Amino acid sequence: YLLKDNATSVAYLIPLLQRLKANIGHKALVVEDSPTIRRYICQLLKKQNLTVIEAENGEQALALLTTTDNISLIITDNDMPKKDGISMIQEVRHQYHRNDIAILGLSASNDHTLTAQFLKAGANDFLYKPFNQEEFYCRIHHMLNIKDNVKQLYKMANQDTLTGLWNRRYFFANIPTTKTWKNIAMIDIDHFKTVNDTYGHDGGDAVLVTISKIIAAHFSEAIVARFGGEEFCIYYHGDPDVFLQTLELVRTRIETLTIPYRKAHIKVTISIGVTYACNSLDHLIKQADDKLYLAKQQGRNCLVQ
Ligand code: GH3
Ligand code: MG
Ligand code: MG
Ligand code: MG
Ligand code: MG
Repeated sequence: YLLKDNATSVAYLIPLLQRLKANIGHKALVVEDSPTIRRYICQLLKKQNLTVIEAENGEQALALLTTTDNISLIITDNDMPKKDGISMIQEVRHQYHRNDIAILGLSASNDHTLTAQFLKAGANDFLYKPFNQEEFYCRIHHMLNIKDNVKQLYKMANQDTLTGLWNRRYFFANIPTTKTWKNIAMIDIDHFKTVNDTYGHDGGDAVLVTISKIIAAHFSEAIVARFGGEEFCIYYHGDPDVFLQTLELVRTRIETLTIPYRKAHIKVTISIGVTYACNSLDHLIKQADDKLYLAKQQGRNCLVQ
């Protein structure tokens, strides 16, 4: 197909191959009441390495969405019994953002306002039937590329590259600012400078990765962020006693741990400052930071609340 198509330039070929590879494992939902057209669209999508599921109308599509994970793409007709494409899209958009599920609308109608109607309802793109096969592919690639790029940018903007933890930006953007009780902990690795001086920066990085994994594993229901160098902040919206117990558990786990690095076994400890109050986030972080400072003064490897 690639070689037969004289519209395919070399500049298009490489991104196309990347796209075909990226499509593996992605699911497309085809919503179309005409069995012939549905079969044709499914065939086109399968050629693009997409896994395809089918619905005969908007109602069936919405039901499938609730029971199927990882749908990346919806291709939908408009005129269908039970629920039309535009109404279906409006409902999908209550739950899924255009960067989570990309939607391409299709219609054989000669109503020229349909493009705008589909786009306003939340479709990422629209095509009139019958469509040119190459145009169909180009538009799908374009939608999926944008979706993937946004996902990657989101990751880059919100996650710490070394540890995979959330970053400061994500932390402040995702914690309720309303007056509600909050558990905040500030964690700092003790004498981390010595780790770097003894084992080199790579050794320090290995420690940061391991410590981050341990903290994250114990706080799956909290927001764990790397605030700076070897400093972590945790927001937990639950029982303060559970929070304290879990922090103590993390502290003792790290205390008894040896981190293998090249031929060495690195040992570190952490100090923790904790606060629980109904206050502004900035104030709570300042409080936790002050407690952390006390923990350092009290000899490190301890928790101060
Ligand atoms: P304290 O017990 O008082 O916290 O002592 P410390 O040595 O841990 O404190 P300090 O803040 O002086 O040192 C933190 C060090 O962390 C200094 C900096 O070079 C190092 N650091 C910051 N970011 C990174 C990183 O991404 N990787 C590595 N390997 N080191 C880092
Ligand atoms: Mg139809
Ligand atoms: Mg310090
Ligand atoms: Mg430190
Ligand atoms: Mg520090």
